[in-house]
Amino acid sequence: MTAPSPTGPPALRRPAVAARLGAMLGVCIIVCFSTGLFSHWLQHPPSWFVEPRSPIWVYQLTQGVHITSGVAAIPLVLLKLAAVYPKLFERPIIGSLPRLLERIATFALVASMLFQLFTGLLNIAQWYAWKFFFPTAHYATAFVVLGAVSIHLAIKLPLVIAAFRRGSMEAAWVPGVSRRTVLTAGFAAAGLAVVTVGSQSIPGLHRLGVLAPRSGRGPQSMPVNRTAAAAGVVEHVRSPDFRLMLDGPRKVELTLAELRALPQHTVRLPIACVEGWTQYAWWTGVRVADLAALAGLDGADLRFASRELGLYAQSTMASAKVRDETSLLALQLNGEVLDLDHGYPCRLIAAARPGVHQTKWVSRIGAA
Ligand SMILES: Nc1nc2c(c(=O)[nH]1)N[C@H]1C(S)=C(S)[C@@H](COP(=O)(O)O)O[C@H]1N2
Ligand SMILES: [Mo]
Repeated sequence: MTAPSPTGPPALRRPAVAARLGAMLGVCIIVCFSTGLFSHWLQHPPSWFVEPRSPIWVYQLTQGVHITSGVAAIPLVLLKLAAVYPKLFERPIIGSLPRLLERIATFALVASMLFQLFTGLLNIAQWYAWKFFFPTAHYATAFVVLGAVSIHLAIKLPLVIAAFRRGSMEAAWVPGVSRRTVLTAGFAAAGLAVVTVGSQSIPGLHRLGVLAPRSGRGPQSMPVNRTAAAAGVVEHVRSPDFRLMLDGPRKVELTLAELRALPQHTVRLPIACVEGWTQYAWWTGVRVADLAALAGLDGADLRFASRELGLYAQSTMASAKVRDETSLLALQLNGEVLDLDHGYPCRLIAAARPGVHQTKWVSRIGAA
């Protein structure tokens, strides 16, 4: 008996492999797109969007899954490109009209996918190596990916079905690494990404998040992205002249002592960052609803302004969430006075919102 002689392309280049990698990738894309869309609405609520008040971990879930599925897609895209790249350079470059359209769609697909995944990855690593505003570009490009994937799938569907059918009957033995090895490698790489990045979203598993950029370390065991020094607020917030301005039909200025003298409440709420990490803590402070009532702003949507002028220096809160008894202007974190880097003297904390809305160093509250 002689071994069967190697025929045809190696496993990596076979349609059966490309189709299966594509299917895994498709699942990642659908999950990543839908969770990203929901996260985006939570961060930039359209007029028709009713912000959910529960569960408190809604953004932890959508953003954690969004980032994890995006990172998992990276090794799959790279493998898929390795599987099909000779096709990208096939001649003729243009050929017939359907072929030209197919190539344009493929180009749009590859370019938009790579753009999404790599700018997303750099963004969670906080390496902003570009001039454009990331959320807008990322949101718009997501629809390009969706369109390009749909066209790609519509064109390739007969091929994909045939590849799945034929693939399962194909001889197990092909030259080079086997189909199973290629697919297992893709699956393992994606799985590794899920564990080492996704665990940052799940308190208790943070230590597994070795590839996640934020480890949960920082003063009062909470991560810090933007320090008080970076925001340039240290002197002002430490000054005895600090006042919280309530700017409504009644203008009220509160000193820190006066804020501390108001009824204090304690809640356990997470900060869930757009980068994917989530950390829970006990927060103690004054109910936002009580402050709104002091200024005669009951029933209004509110705007919270920080002392600083950066990108996340202010946020708004819909009136329903203002009424929520767990929405606080926090003065304490886990039973200690807020660290300067966590927003001393007072920072916003409320349920089911993205971390970027939990404004630190709040110095003015008014109508939105
Ligand atoms: N004033 C101000 N508040 C802010 C921010 C900021 O840059 N400035 N960052 C926000 C972001 S992105 C998150 S996730 C939370 C927690 O950020 P931290 O880790 O820097 O405390 O605070 C939010 N509040
Ligand atoms: Mo964040």
